[in-house]
Amino acid sequence: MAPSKPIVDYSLYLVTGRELLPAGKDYYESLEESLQGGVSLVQIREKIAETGEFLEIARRSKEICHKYNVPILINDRIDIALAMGADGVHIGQTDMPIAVARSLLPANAIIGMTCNTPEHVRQAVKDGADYVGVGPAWTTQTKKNLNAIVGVRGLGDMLRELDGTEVKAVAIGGIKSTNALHCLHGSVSVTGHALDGLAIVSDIVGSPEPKLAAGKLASVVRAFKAHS
Ligand code: TZP
Ligand code: MG
Repeated sequence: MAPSKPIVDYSLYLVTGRELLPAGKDYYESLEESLQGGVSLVQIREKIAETGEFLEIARRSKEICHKYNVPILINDRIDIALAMGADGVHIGQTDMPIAVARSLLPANAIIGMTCNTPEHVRQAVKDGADYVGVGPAWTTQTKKNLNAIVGVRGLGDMLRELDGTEVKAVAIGGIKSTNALHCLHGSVSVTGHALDGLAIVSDIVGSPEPKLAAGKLASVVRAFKAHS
């Protein structure tokens, strides 16, 4: 029998970005502090390192995440995910198709896909994604070649496609503790389908106190979930 999927809490999804660390802040220390603050899922998004260094970063990051029982996903690189035994991968619209990734990875791997339109979401559902990352909610300096900003209305339009499915959704792009509640409330108000969590880079990685930053975001998501 195939191993069952791990239970994933999508509430506070940290996407790493080493280039955004404050001067002098150690990447692993920042990761561990963010987990202590309440990060519930981690994606290693590595845009600087070559393959060997990426693998080493992913391995060490996995040890830290698993110490806190938090799953670790790898952005784009199925080979790295396989080599270090990640819990899954996150795939962009122009990366490897979900079906191919699924055929290469263990049966219980978590696979997520970036979506910018309702059509993207519909296709990701058909292709068997476990979750979709919907956005960009707002503008951000973190990602180069950012797609068109969708706002809370656009997030809601994408969430509608998940009605009647088990596929989870996180929003991404410009989300901070100051607009997190607006993101959660605004998007659910469009069609009544709520986000499962928020994906964050700079508001956590860019903070000199990632435990505090993650804690603020986690409490917003918790409060939203408690009242919906
Ligand atoms: N995909 C869409 S926006 C984005 C990614 C990876 C970056 C989000 O970063 P931030 O700093 O949380 O706005
Ligand atoms: Mg990609």
